[in-house]
Amino acid sequence: MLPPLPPAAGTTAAPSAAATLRSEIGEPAIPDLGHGPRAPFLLPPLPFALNALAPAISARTLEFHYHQHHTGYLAALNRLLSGHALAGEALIPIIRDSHGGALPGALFNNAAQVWNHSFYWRCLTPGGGQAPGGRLGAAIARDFGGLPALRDGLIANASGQFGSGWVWLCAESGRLTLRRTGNADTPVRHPGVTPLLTIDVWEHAYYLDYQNRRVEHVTVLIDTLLNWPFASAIYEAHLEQSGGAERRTALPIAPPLLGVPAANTRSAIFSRLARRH
Ligand code: MN3
Repeated sequence: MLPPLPPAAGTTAAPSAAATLRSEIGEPAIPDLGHGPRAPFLLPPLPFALNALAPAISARTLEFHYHQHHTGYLAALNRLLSGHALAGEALIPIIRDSHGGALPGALFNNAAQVWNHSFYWRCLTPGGGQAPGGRLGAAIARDFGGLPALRDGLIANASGQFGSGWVWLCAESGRLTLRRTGNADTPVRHPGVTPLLTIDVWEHAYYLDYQNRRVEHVTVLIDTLLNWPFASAIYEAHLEQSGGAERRTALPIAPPLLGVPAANTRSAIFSRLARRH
C-alpha cells in the first residue's frame, strides 16, 4: 500500500481524529460502516485478514462468524426489505423505525445484527488493547476510575448477560456508560447514545475456540484486540456533535452492571491460551 500523501502547503499536518470518520446518517458520531445508502445493503469487508486475530479469535471462528452469520443477517435483511415500506431508508433509520416494542420482529433483528457486526469488526484490530490517551482516556479515568475498572466492568457485563447479546461502551448524557443488550438489540437505535465499542457475546462469537468460557474469550479480546483508536475517533466526533453539552436521554435498555470483579486473571488465561496453541 502506498504511504499517505504529505499535507499540502498551508494545511494543518493532520486532520482531527473525528474528521477521519464519515457519518452514516448525518449524525457525525455514527461512523459510515460501508452498508451503502439504502437497500440492497452491502456487506462491508472485514478490516483484517481471517487469520489476523489468532490466537485470540481463530480464522475458523471468523470464517463462520463473518461469512455465515453476518452474511446471513445481510441476506435476510435485503430479502425482508424487498417491497417493504422502509426499503428506501438508510440502515440506522430502519433499525430505529422497525423495533416495534417488546418483541421486535425479523426486520429489526436482521437490520440491527447487520449494523452490530459491521461495527464489531471495526472494534477489533491485531495488536489492540493499548490504553487510550487523549480525551477518551481522560473520560475513562473520570467515569470509571481508569482502564482496569472499565475492563472489569466490560467483563462483568459480558458475564452477566444471560443468553445472547452484546456489551457496549457508550457516550451519552455527557458521560461514558457500560450497557448490555439482549439478542440483536443495539444502543444505536437511541438517538443521543453513541456506541464507542462493542463485544459480541453470542456463543457463535467464541464457541469454536473457547466452548462455554465466555469470560476467558472476552478477557483476551479486551486485552489484545480492542481498537481504542477507533473508539477515540468516535468519541471525538461525539464531543463535537454534542458541543460538550450535558444531555439527558431516557434509555430503556438493560442497566449497567458494574463493579463485579473479573472471575479470571489475565495471567491465568494467557497461560491457558499458550498451552492450547
Ligand atoms: Mn455475532
